[in-house]
Amino acid sequence: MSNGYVEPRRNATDQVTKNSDMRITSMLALAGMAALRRDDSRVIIHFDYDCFYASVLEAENPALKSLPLAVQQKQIVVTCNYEARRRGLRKLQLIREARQICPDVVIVLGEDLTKFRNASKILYDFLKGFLWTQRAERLGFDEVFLDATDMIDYNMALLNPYDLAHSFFFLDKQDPTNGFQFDATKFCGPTYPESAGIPLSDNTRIEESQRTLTLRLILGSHLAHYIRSRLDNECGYTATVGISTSKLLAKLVGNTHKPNNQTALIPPYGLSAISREEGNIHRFIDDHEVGKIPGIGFKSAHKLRTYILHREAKFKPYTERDDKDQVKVRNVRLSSTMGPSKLLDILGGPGTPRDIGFRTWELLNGVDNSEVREARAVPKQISIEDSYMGVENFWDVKKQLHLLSTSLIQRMRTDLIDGNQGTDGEDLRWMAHPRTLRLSTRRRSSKNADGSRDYCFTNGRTSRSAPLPNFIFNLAESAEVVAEKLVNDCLVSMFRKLYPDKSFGELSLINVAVTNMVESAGVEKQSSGRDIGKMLKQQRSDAASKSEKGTENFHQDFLAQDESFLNNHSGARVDETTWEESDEEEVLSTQVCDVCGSHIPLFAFSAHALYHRVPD
Ligand code: DGT
Ligand code: MG
Repeated sequence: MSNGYVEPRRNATDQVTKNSDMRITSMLALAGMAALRRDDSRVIIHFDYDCFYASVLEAENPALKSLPLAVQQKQIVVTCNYEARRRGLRKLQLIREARQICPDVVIVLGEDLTKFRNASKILYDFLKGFLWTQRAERLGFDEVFLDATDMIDYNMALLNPYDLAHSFFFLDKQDPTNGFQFDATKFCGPTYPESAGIPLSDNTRIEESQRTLTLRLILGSHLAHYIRSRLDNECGYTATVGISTSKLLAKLVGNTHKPNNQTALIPPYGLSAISREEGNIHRFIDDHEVGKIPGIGFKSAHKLRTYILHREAKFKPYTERDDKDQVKVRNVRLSSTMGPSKLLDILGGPGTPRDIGFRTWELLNGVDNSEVREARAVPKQISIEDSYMGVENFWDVKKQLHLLSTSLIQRMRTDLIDGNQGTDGEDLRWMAHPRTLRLSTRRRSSKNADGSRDYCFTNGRTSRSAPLPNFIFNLAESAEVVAEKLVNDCLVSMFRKLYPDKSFGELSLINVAVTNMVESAGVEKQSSGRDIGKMLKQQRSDAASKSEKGTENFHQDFLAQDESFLNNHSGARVDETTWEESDEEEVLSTQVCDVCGSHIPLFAFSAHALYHRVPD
């Protein structure tokens, strides 16, 4: 067939799928090391959109593309486009510093996450649309894992081993014309390590399982490239992409070539039963600073550094760690007697998972068998919060509760309602009904004698839950009106129960959430039920109408917004990006530093607190 169709299952690649030797079990020879089992049978593609928030704003207003653009939350540049990066700006820089480095930087407020959340959903649905299964997992707003294993299995079986250079990738089992031509003798895009060519035919250099794995990853790299091109052409977004056999490796290897590029981690992966050679996985992962490994949290990385360096590592917020304070994976992995039980000694303690030693040992060895979790139609909970320098009186609390509740209800309407709003507002239905309302607050630590305040390393929140009243689902009223009723009927009394003696001191955080989600009957678990084509069209037409506005005007708009920000900072919510968190609750609060007054993302707060403690 002209489209490259070949008869299924010819010889040389027959043994390609799910060979038992693809599930590699290796007994590590070194003392104290437990058996690590790595599943190499999957092909996982990780997408990380480039400068995501900035790209969303550029899609809205293409005139911004050629300008240095920074997105502001609180006093921080949460991201900036690559033009700004070229001029020396970077993520998580203070706004003040960014303005000094690049005075003509265009700064746009990114406090309201609605447009980022919406774009994230559209793009996620777009990417998921390529899969045959629902194995697409969103991490935060701008990362997506696709498990393309079954597509690769199918296409491996259809390869013509005598003419790999003229292969055809089938995107649809039912439609043999839907797909693309590709050269299966080489990877598409860069690889780690860089490769001059793949010795697919050289049996002496590469054992069979690794040879098969190579071919599977080659197919994965072509599929990734194809999806990236469509994402760019049809949605206007570029992404940095990694291809490997696990979420961990795909995510990490993608970072090797940024932006708008892709990288495949190529075999030999090592640790196979036959080969004793150190594979590319160790070679790759060993060079990473421990804190860069997804799954090794901030506290664990700090403990590992302390253990290896025999002293507390120093921190500088918002900058790369000094070389002398860096601890690489290899330093930990190869340190004497290191293994799961040693790691449990170092990292374990109250509140840590019981398997933290083994899990960390796996990660340090590049092993991650966690599944790409299937998409869920609705989130587990929705939560909105803001942080403050100190809310001291009840009327301010009530005002904040109203603002937060309004955002919460708007968000519920976006995320939990299915269908298209007709002119008469019919045709809408709730896909899920949360049953519980939760109010959480955090108090500022009290002042020491010298006026300073101690940083509290614990979460420090107190919460109260109550049944969610039914009127919250009333769509006939505006979000503001429903919010007001929610505050008066529920939240005020919940707040009073949290602080019965009326003395709450100064609050540094208020969070309002709906939890205990019950999906409505008939909601298709796997489907978002949204019309992607329509949403993209809408987004593009919004962009087209906005792009008619001149850049200069936009600059002024941003400055105006900037000023209004100084007087009003509601709606501060940021998505969590740690490995364990998923898209359920896109909340990463900031906390006000008691020493310098800056709003610092929580993940960076302990580093920031230490920074103040370190003498100049
Ligand atoms: P990239 O991937 O280096 O091209 O740049 P981004 O902007 O896509 O950065 P990424 O992938 O780390 O994060 C995606 C978005 O999430 C980013 O556009 C802004 C937001 N974000 C990331 N990290 C933080 C953070 O630490 N704090 C806050 N507030 N927002 C963040
Ligand atoms: Mg990104």
